[in-house]
Amino acid sequence: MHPRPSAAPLQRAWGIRRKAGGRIYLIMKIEILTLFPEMCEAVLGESIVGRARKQGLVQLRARNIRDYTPDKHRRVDDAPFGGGYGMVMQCQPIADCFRALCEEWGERPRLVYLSPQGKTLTQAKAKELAGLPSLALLCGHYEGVDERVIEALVDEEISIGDYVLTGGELPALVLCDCITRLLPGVLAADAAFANESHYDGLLEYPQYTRPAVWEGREVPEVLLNGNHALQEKWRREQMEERTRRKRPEMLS
Ligand code: 9WO
Repeated sequence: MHPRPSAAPLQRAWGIRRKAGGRIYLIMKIEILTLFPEMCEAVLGESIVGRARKQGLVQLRARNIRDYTPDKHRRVDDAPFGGGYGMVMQCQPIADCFRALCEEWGERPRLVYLSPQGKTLTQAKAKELAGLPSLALLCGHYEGVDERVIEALVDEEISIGDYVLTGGELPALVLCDCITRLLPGVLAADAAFANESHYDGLLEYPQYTRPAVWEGREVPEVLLNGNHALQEKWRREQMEERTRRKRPEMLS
């Protein structure tokens, strides 16, 4: 056995995070398998997701499927059998990309394929996925992915809505965003509370900030006179009224 040069590589491989006080945390790992890793990196580096990543609360990465083709022209696609328009992503680069990830992590993450044929993403599904130790997100491109690699490796297909895009990257990033904000420590404690069941299944109440009057429009009086109990009651009523008016199907 070779001695490890430092603790860092093992911590990264297993997503273990040590905090002051000697407590050990397991952090969730999410890897996007894509032909456009830079597109993913650009989004994952910003805002709350970027902050969570820098704080080590989640490990988010993009892996280039093209790095796993043996083809000297770096091709990852070919014409569809049976003819027709466009190109289909081949099995081998995708399978080798996923297997390399499994080997590096020493575990097999659940593999999700972002596709209009999947079940539509819900908050409940995001919560389920946020409870997993690791996740791999496969992004198709061109006219799709060879069906056999989906049969062989994909555990679940998820859609973010009934429309067609040019690739699975934006849906994968939507899923990363939705999961990351549910992970412990990512949001302030009070915002995390709003994720809990008490608020589930209702729309948000309306929010206001200074100034109290803007172009003649006033902030509701109840929010300006600091009776906290009354404000809570008003907000709850707003949530119910709005849900009934804007999204009645959410109540049934
Ligand atoms: C394009 C096309 C063109 C000619 C004949 C057949 C064809 N199929 C497709 C196609 O479905 N392209 C997909 C583009 C391949 C997989 C990635 N793409 C994708 C994912 N578009 N939209 C999504 C998606 C994923 C999750 N939620 C919503 C949309």
